[in-house]
Amino acid sequence: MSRPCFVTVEGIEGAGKTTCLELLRVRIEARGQRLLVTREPGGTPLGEELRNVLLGHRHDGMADDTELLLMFAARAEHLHARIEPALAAGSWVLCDRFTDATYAYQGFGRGIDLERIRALEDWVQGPRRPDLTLLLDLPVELGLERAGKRSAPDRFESQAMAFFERVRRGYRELARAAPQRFRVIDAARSLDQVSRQVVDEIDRFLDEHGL
Ligand code: Z5A
Repeated sequence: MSRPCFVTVEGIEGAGKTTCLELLRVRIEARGQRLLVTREPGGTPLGEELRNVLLGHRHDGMADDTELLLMFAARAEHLHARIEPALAAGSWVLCDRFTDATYAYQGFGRGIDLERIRALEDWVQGPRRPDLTLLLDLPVELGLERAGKRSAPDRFESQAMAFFERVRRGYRELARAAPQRFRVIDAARSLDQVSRQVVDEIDRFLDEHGL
């Protein structure tokens, strides 16, 4: 039996992660794999409280380092309480955002030195890294337009356009640096076209794992 995999989905706001996650869930479970679907920041009771702190407007002026450390505090709890136990029990894990989001938002977006993020990544995660990451890539204006149709903007969604341009550029650089792990999906296309590519990518990955 092949080992369970850790799959993550990334992208700027409004990229279509929600639809993508559901497609992935259906395809992975159809191959008979048990699956934990979760998200960051969040995924545990403590992580969800930290998510409210991070996304809400109660702490609008929080320091960039505070934001970074809270992201990793939520991640440490998530790994300890849910991700590692699930993988150890043979379940796949599908996560809406993970540490690539920290590189993209806190690193490229806020301007925190990437080496500091790498140090925290090593400390909190040990050797754990995703096996597969789907990056939904689309122009910032389109993502914000899609996201904006829903609800009042949270603390991240209230950032200026230039911030999201840096985040998008960051994600693309991360994908270029790790082509064996990333699959980049052009999320500007129709929902049908995007869905087809997502299904193709995960089916190929599952085939490669003999499932
Ligand atoms: N964050 C961070 O800074 N550092 C970290 O380490 C981590 C996170 C882990 C919360 O994430 C915030 O935390 C996030 C980064 C930061 N910043 N923000 N904001 P989140 O994932 O919970 O929040 P989000 O990015 O805002 O999620 P989202 O807006 O829900 O994005 P989405 O899930 O990708 O979008 P969606 O709901 O699937 O799609 C948006 C709309 O577009 C929806 O109406 C769809 O029906 C529509 N859509 C989707 N695809 C299409 C296509 N192809 N055509 C037409 N319409 C479409």
